[in-house]
Amino acid sequence: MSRETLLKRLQDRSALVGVIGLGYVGLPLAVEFAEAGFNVVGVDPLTGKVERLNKGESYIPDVPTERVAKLVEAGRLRASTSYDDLREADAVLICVPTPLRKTKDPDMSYIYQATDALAKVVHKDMVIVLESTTYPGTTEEVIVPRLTGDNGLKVGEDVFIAFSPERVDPGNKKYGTHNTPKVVGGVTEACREVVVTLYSAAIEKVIPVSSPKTAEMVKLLENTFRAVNIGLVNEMAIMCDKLGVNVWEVIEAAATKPFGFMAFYPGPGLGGHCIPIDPLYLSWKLKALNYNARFIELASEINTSMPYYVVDKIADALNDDGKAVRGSKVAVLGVAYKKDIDDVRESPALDIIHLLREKGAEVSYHDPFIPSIRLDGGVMHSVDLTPEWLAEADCAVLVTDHTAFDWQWLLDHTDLLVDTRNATRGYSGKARVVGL
Ligand code: SAJ
Repeated sequence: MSRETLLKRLQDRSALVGVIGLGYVGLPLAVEFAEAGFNVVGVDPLTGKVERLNKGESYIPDVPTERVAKLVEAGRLRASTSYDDLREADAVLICVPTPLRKTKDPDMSYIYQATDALAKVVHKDMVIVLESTTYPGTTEEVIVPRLTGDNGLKVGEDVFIAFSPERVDPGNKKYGTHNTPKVVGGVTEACREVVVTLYSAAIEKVIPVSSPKTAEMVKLLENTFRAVNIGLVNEMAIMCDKLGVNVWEVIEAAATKPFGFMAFYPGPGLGGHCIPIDPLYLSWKLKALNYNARFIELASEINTSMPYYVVDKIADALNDDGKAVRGSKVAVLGVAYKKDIDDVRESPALDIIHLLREKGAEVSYHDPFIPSIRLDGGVMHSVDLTPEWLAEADCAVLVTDHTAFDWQWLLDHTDLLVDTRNATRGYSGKARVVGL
């Protein structure tokens, strides 16, 4: 086959598209390409996901099962645990996790494992795109050598390699994979042409940039922008508290400025597997270049201090009722890392519960999306949201402002509520409400 043939197969959608990693990024992407008319094979090491997908079931809330079922039935979409199923693939999209190690430096193990397995089936006229958020330089320093090092394949002639950052916002009803502009950076001009053709077949708007490193940096700017602004507004909350000013009113009024301002909101801390983590990939890379990314470090410091700040608020509120934290019953409302989703990764609620227990409080939680959590070597189960459960609590804490919560009902059924999201603004009931 030649590059021209590959381009033709991408244009007429006769190409076979492979997706490695069928999580909150990979599954929506696989569905998007299948709905665009391609045959898609997803590869994931977790047999549970593979079995459910092959039964036509979705396990990602943002992807309705009906969409998956239709594609599986039509033979457009299938999943496997074996990389052998990628032997015939013309395009492969790598969507594996890029977490941090305990030492807060990048854990590249998933990228290494996926790339080394792919290297065993890579062939001439294949296009490979890394979508996982990573430090600038990964595509050219890690992916290219591992895919072309000892098989004589040349990037830009035999294989076409690029970086294209995922931009999934879990729970976002307005923007999904199809209508979120896709930034792409090819290793060579020929790679760029192939990868633009690939994504243009399934995604509304494709934005080519000059290199993979540029595309890697675009993603890190996007998420560092959020982490730093959330850190700023969390510090604003601390300063307003000391000044006796309502930070939420300040932000609401500042947001009336029709230009040059973008509202962010304080909270119990920074959760999710992206915003707290991605900027540290950038600061880690710069440390190797003897540069200290001060905004990133400071934002991370402030954001990770918020769970401690919330626990201090709870302790002070109990103290005002003449109670110690030790022996008090605390009811936590919401543990997901943000509202209306079922993900607890890096959720500040886990830190808040851990810290309260360390101080001797008896903690239980209710979250309509999270039936159970693993914490401190044990398992906690979500309790039913009943008047009795709230009445028993010495303090209730709102950590995740799920839309399903009835704020008036909550205020009428508890005596003390620490509201870390300003969700009960405009409501009043018997509860004494303490904000951030
Ligand atoms: N948060 C605040 N204050 C804010 C906004 C968010 O405390 O003003 C907290 C949230 O509660 C959450 C964390 O920050 O714990 C992250 O929230 P997020 O809204 O950034 O949501 P993520 O991490 O699920 O998704 C983000 C995407 N979200 C948005 O752009 C709104 C986007 O930044 C990335 O596409 C995505 O991460 C990713 O995968 O990188």
